[in-house]
Amino acid sequence: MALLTILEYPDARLKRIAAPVTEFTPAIKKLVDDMAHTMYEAPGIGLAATQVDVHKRVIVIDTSEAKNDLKVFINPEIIVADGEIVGEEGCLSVPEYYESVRRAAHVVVRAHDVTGKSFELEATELLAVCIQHEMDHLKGIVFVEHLSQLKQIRIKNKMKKRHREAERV
Ligand code: GNR
Ligand code: NI
Repeated sequence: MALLTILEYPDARLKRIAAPVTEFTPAIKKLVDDMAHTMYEAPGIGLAATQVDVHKRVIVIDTSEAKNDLKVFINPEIIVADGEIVGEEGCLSVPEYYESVRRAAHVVVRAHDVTGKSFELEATELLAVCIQHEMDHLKGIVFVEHLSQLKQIRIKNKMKKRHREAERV
């Protein structure tokens, strides 16, 4: 399994819109395996293909405590979204930054698994938040874009500093 490189905000490639998967090939299976490995290694509770510069509608999520409940969503669609939840979010593409974001409290998502089989999943709490966060990535949206312009400028400056410092070593 390969460890993939995670793009960091404000990389322009994070703005790309992911295309639907049309064939459930061994290459898609490998992408899912590599994404799961990369997510667990990071560590994170979710990862969208966009973050590893693959612009396909593929998401992996594991919000379990034991990290033994991998969920794979290919071509996900939210078919029900209601209620409101505000929770602190972080993103592997915006390291060391956490901020509250408002999301739907309850979602029903329809997607395909890695074999191409269609399924529906109902989610609340952290899983619902994570699904919405990952589906934003597939649309080219990073969670900080839900925050004020002032916060976005501050985050960009912080990330610039981080990238400058990474260059020096
Ligand atoms: O690891 C992650 N934690 C997290 C916490 C609260 C809300 C969303 C997330 S997703 C994030 C991993 C990531 O960046 N996925 O795109
Ligand atoms: Ni993210």
